[in-house]
Amino acid sequence: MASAQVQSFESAGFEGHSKDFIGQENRQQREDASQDGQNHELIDEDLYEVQYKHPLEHVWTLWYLENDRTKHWKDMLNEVTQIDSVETFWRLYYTIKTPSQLKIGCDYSMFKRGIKPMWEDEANIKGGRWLVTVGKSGKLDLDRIWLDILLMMVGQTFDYSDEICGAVINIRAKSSKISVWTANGNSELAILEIGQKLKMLLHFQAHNLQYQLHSDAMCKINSGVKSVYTL
Ligand code: MGP
Repeated sequence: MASAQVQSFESAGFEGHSKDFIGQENRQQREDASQDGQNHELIDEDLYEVQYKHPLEHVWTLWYLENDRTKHWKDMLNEVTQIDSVETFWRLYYTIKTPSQLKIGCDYSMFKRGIKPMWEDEANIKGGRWLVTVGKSGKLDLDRIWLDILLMMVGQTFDYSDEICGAVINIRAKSSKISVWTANGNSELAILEIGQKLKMLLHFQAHNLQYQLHSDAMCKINSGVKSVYTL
């Protein structure tokens, strides 16, 4: 069971970065609470953290990427906070914007603690991703699919949950993308079990699921990345 000391959302090192992913209502409530000088929320939280937390099997990190053409891709990536319990998961979920509320060009990623959401991380480098693309007409599906995938990951739904590194949602003008990243591109059994479960539990009959290797994505030039498996 996870026992990590998790940073609070406010102290997650996000000072100086855009906080555009925080929902407006939540931001106002937080500002009001800190202005009245009596932080009731914090007092209750201390008690709650000690007595009622339900730890997750793994600690997860939420990352946020905001598109900025003046920056290199890696510099656009920001670590937001860590999630180690059912309670911190839902608290975060209701604090931040849903994917469909984000600006075009933004990404959320949620990865096991210690794994960066990039091809080059040693946990990802030999792996790949199950990818589903969601066109404009499916915009409302985005939030549901993203939440369901997060719940499947933190709930250890897969027989091969150890193979899961994390998930990414890319909000794009034409088609947005949601992907589940796995550790080994040659673990056929694990890849297919994860893909089939995604397809079945997320009711993806209308969507094609494609498995792509990160090594192919890294050396993509203009053409698309080939699919190793399709479901
Ligand atoms: P993207 O954000 O995954 O998809 O990659 P998008 O914006 O739909 O573009 P497309 O290329 O799929 O059509 C956009 C670009 O970000 C990539 O071409 C890379 O330049 C960079 N990039 C994305 N990822 C996931 C990585 C990564 O893991 N490592 C590095 N170095 N660059 C990446």
